Amino acid sequence: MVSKTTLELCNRILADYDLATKLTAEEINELIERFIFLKKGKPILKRIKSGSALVVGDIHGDFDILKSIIDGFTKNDHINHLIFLGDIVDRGSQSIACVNLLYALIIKYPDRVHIVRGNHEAISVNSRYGFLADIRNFYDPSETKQNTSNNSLPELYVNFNRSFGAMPLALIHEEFRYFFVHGGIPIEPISLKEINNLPKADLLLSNPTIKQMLWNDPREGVEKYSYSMRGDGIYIYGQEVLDNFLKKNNLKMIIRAHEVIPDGYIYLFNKKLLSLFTSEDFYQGVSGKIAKITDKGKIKIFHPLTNSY
Ligand SMILES: [Mn+2]
Repeated sequence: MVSKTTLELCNRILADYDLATKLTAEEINELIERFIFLKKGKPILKRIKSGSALVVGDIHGDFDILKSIIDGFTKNDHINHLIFLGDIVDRGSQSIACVNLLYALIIKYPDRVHIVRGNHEAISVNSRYGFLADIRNFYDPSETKQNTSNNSLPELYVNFNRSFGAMPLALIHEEFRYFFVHGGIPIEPISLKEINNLPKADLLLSNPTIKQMLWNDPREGVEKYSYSMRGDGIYIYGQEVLDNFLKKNNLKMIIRAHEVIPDGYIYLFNKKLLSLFTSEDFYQGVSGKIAKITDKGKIKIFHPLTNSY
């Protein structure tokens, strides 16, 4: 059960999204603890049985885009699920407000709103690309983004990262056999059962398979896999790795995010993979997109600010 005060806070935020920019540390902690409570002990591979869905790529602190998507979702009853592919924080200007609003929505609709963890939902990344600086600034607005001399980690930052560790790693739509993940698939063949047995709350991404699922990128023309410029233990997967994974697990398609795409989306490998990017805040010249999966499993791509929900 959600406590009355937490649910009331969520209702207030969902009635006035901008309230998510003005919460106290105490209120934010309330959302964080409720989110962790909801996700604790739940499978790292989340399953939804059926229904239509909106799918959202990287948000990266783009509060305006996030608000328009949530508006589209809550005002269109025919959409059953809303799926976020991770990377909510960093880069853009309003990371904290984005997580606050998203957590309020997930607490309100835990069976309809889903998030899989992105590589920016990890301390190794979000300590460097904006989120930690945003939180220092939340506590003390005189702190600048350049000031990194303070070594102690603020309480809210630690708590947010605990909640990121509670997120599932991947999601599967059982009827349509679509697989949702932030980066992609590991280069070694892996079953859904093995994914489900991966350790949750791996805050430092010490598990190599988890790291790959958050970080790997697909590339046509690569047969099996190649090494990635992104860093050690990260790979680029090609046709064969993709086909093996889909076949082994009786899946039709992978829907992932993680790469900046000027048009906001791209299909690869004969439409066996869809890559989405949604944020526009930090990225000049990018037209962010989201995908709508109809109740028949058809996919439509559109800009979040258009009326195509
Ligand atoms: Mn990413």
